[in-house]
Amino acid sequence: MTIPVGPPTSGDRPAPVAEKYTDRVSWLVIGLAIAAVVILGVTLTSSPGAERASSPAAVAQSGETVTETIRIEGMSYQPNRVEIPTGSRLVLELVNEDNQPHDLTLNGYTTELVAPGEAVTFDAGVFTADTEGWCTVAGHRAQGMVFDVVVTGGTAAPPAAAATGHDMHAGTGQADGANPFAEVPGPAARLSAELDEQAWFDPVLEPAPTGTVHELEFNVTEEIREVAPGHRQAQWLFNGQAPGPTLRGKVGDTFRITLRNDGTMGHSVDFHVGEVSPDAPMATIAPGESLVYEFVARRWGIWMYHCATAPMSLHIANGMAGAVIIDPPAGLDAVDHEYALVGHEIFLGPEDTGADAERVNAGQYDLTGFNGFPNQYDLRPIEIDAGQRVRIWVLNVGPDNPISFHIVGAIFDTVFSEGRYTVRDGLDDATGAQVLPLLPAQGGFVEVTFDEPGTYTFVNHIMTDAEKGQHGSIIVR
Ligand SMILES: [Cu+2]
Repeated sequence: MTIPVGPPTSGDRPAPVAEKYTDRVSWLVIGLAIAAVVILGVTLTSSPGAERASSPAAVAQSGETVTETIRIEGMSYQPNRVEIPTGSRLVLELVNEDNQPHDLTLNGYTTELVAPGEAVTFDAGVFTADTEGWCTVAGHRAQGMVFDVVVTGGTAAPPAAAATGHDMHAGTGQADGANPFAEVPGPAARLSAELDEQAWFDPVLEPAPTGTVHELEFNVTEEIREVAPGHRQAQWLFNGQAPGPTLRGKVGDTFRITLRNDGTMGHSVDFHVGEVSPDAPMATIAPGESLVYEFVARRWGIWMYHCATAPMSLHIANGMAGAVIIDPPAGLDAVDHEYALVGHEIFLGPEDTGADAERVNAGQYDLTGFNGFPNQYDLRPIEIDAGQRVRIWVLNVGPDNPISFHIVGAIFDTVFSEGRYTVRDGLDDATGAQVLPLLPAQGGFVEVTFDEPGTYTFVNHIMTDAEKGQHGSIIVR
């Protein structure tokens, strides 16, 4: 294997060199030349390691080069720590034995994204202080994917703040603190806000399309969208929308979904309604790749789907979840309107990177919503006529918190949840239900007839979550 040795000759980041790199010979020549300079004892002041020492001129470089092989397994580097004499140069071979791409940023250098099964070798420069590295793929550092270089001997300086790596998003380490990224709009501000047309999500559920085979494309993109009034941030999307498209069919139908990854990181999809071995169809695919995920819907109800790439909490929080609705063989009872509400938490974050990984990891959400946006059905209510009967399907995609779905002024005469009716119109009309309770990934529907005109509010009856945005209006005329 060819190992280019030596720091970059300019301010550019050094080239991480894949084994497939085609220009090995010239690198070898450059590397040998620089190595010769090191051996001659010339201080390389352009080294980022030297730059970070408190007084670079005072630190004698050992001239030693330490080479280590680091394997990536799951969300960790193995080993995740290396000790080297102060002043020595560290060359790492990074072997990715995980099923999704990873990288390593260390000492100011970042490797290319290493695909599963591939390896890169890179020169991380000279170390004179303890230094933390990490994987820059979204959410991986928050999941513990860090790598420590510990220097021994000499007069190593204490690690500077910049070298610890905690400056990635200033202030985000305090998971219990205020969100540093944005002012969270209060309920009054949300109610007076103009709802961005792009953000509004039609809650009307269309009947299942005819035919028994549903061929669909799911294109994954990463886009900047409005996730709360006045707050735009990156989202990761199935077909450009959050939640993803609501699919509908009936028991016995075949769904053939072509998942294509047009994003910048690994993504995948897991359909809960599919009873299939997860190994191939739920695999994480790299940018530019695609796969076909086929299943036969054998059981009716409302089923979650979501990106299954780690950390799933972050991929779901960034918008990668949705619903599949399967009708029973004999069909459902007649209603005048059907709606679908996908409930979720909202984690604010920087515009360019989206939901903050550390806040997601801590379960610290800022807002909640149905269908992608807080309070959107207060801003633009659902409207029906008095005497009409509605069915509202509700799915909780979380990622973490339960929903207690309730409509102020209504009792549900019919509730279906997770494979059974708990109350049903015509079976015992002397009782009913006040909530549809849903843990994350659970779904169901309620049916209700609104006899009197008025404004009926639907909420997550976990009241602080209603106040964060899981709140909407049905106007009965
Ligand atoms: Cu994803």
